[in-house]
Amino acid sequence: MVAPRTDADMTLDQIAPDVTERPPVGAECGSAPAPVAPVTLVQFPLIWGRNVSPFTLKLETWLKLAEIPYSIRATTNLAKAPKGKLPYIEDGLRAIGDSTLIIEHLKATRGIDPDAGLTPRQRAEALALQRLFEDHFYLVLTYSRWIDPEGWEAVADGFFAALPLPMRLAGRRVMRRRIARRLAASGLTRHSRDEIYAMGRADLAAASDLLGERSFFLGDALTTIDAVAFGFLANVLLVPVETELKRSLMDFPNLVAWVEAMDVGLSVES
Ligand SMILES: N[C@@H](CCC(=O)N[C@@H](CS)C(=O)NCC(=O)O)C(=O)O
Repeated sequence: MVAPRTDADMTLDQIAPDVTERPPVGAECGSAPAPVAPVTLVQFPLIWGRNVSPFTLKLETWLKLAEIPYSIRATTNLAKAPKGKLPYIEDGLRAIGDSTLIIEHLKATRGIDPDAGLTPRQRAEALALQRLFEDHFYLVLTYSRWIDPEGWEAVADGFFAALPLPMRLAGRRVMRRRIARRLAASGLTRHSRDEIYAMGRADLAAASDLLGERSFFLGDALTTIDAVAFGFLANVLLVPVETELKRSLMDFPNLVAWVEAMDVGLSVES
């Protein structure tokens, strides 16, 4: 069911209509035949050539690591999104929302589970880190992009560049106000800028300590938590939005090296 939209004085689709198709990834590059038709990943259009939604980049990374063929449909229209947010997938006649629920669905229907060999302790670590990224770090990242004037300067230009001028200005104002309301409701912006970035830095320090010198977050093999971490960390490091959060991330050389290596590996595979 589509979530009720209470603050839609302007829809995302009105602000930035854009639909592009990319061919199925995996289907055309010699991987094993898919047991079922490729899923369609519905996500926001790329900006700066990058997938700037952490949750969508997480899901796309997971599809690549699980070697599940998919095609992409880009949209800014959330009306058909089952949870009122992106990403969602279309799998046959079903539309499924929420990156984590989608991954659970694909594990169950494709019989592919990169996490199958994890111990209970590793699963607990992965869940704790996922919650850190998705339920806390995401708020700090959102603040750094939409509220902090330093990040907003780049986001205001990049995210709305495709729009004609009057819509561009209205879109910026409406979206920024909407996100400011959400961050205030979450409690994050009751803190000062310095406090918010100190909390973001603490998240990064925890991620850095967990990764240590390992190749991946849980050892030598890629698992779902690597897709989660990449979705968020790449969205700080690899997009042209200079913020205190990016400067903090650059103080953790193991995270920087890991994000860069993942980025190269994922581009080679697709
Ligand atoms: N729990 C969801 C979160 C998805 C999410 O927050 N998506 C954001 C983009 S990063 C979105 O669609 N925002 C538009 C809106 O909330 O209106 C998931 O894992 O997929």
